[in-house]
Amino acid sequence: AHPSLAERLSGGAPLLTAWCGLPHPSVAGILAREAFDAVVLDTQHGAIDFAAAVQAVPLIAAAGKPALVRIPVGEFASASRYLDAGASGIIAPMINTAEDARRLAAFTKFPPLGERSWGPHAALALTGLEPAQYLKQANDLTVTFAMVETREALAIVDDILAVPGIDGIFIGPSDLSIALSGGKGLDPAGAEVDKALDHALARAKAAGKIAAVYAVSGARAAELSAKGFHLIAVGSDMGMLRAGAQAALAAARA
Ligand code: 3PY
Ligand code: MG
Repeated sequence: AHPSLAERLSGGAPLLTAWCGLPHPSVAGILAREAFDAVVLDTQHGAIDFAAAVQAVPLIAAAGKPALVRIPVGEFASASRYLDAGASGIIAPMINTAEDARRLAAFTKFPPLGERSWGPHAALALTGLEPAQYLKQANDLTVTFAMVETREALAIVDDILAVPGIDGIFIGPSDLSIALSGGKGLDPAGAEVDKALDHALARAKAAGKIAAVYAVSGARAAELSAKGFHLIAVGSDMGMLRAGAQAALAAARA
């Protein structure tokens, strides 16, 4: 079997992930074969759904990479289903209270840590583990991220990080910029967000947990990597498709 997401995260170098919202599973498969360390399937804002994710996860695995799924706001039960389908990580948006974080952990971790229900149909095949081994190892193999992207979340980031079963935080800089500006602007790489990122990163490191973040571009990903984030999502499938199209047309018309 390939190294798990948890093992890759403990490797020292920051992981760079693709970010997919386009609904066809082959998009995730194509990006997985590029030099990304993992692929995120975004079911919060993307058009990708459970049926597509069930097909995308094995395509990503065939390229030797782990898949992460971002669930829709508050749909914690879907996190268990994506883990059953073989996702290695869950990213839950808008975790604003310690209670949100506890509910998230409950649906992503087996007892005694949480209350995840048994049924890892594709996860067994993809990990190559026997059921009893999977039960024993799943809580350590799968990574649960609580998204910090509001003022409320930022204010209690230590409490979120302290919840057992929450393996790390994932900063959403766009929503955070909207929140910090009181709805006035979208500035995901601005000075105010940068200060919040530094703070959240330091708190995650102090708690011995993982700090992840979304980068709007490759150049921004390099800055966030230099800050010391452990996992950085680089752009999106749609953004890369448009950028590639624009670059090709610009070259063709030069
Ligand atoms: C945000 O920036 O708000 C995100 O959720 C990442 O796309
Ligand atoms: Mg967001």
